[in-house]
Amino acid sequence: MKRLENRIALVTGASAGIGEATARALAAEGARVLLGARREERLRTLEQEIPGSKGLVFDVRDPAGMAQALAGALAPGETVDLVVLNAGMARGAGPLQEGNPEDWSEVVDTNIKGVLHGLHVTLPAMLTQGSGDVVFLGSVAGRWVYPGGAVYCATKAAVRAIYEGARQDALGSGVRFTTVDPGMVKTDFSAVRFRGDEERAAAVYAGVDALTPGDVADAILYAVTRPAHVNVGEIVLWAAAQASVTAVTRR
Ligand code: 8X3
Repeated sequence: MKRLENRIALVTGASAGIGEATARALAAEGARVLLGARREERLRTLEQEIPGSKGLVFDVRDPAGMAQALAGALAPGETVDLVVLNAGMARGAGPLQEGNPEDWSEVVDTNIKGVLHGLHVTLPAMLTQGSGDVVFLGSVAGRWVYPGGAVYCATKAAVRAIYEGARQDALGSGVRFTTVDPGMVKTDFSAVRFRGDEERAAAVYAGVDALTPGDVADAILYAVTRPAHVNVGEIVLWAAAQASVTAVTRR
C-alpha cells in the first residue's frame, strides 16, 4: 500500500521546480494530485506525465479563480486533504531604496496573499473533515535577512507567521501544519528574480552543489507521511555548501 493512497493533494506553483517535484513525489506515493499554476501548456504536459494528476489553471493572486478551478476538479463530498503552498517568487536583488512598488506588489501578492488564498480554499474543509496536511514553502530568507532581499525576506517571514498562527488557530482539529524552509535550490527562481537574465541567474548557482527540487520534495514527503499524532513543524534545509544566507562555498 502506498503511503498517500486515498489522499487528494493540491500543489500551487506546480508547473516547475519544487512544485513539480513535489507533485511527482506525492503522486508516486499514491496521492491524486491537483496541479495549480498559471501556465496551461505546461500543466497539460505534466498531466500526461504524472499519473492521476489534473492541471488547474489559476493565479494564486486571484482567490475567486482558485476557488472556481478547485470546485471544478472535486466531486461533491471530495476534499483536498493535503495542500502544498509552494507558489512564490522574488524580483530583483537591489537595495530597498532602488526597488519599485510594482515589483513589491507582485512579490507580496504572490508570496503572502497567495498563501492566504490557498488556505482559504482548502483549510475550512480540512477542519470539517478533522484531518489533513498544510505544507508551507518558507525559506531560510524568512529567518535571516540578506542585503538586497528585504522584500522577499519579509514575505517569507510572513509565511512563517501564517504557519505559526494557523497551527495555533487549528489546534485540536487534526489538521497538521509544516513549514519547509530551504536555502539555495537550483530552480528557475533566480531566472524569474532577474527577469530572464540567464547569465545572472546562473552565477547564483555557479560552482555550488545547490539543493535540487527533489531534495525539497523529499522533506515534504517525510513530513506528510508521519503517523497522525506526529506534526513535523519546521524543516530548515541547507545545501552542504551553504552555511548562512550569505555564506556559500564555491568550487
Ligand atoms: C530562496 C532562498 O537565499 O535565495 O528562498 O533567498 S534565497
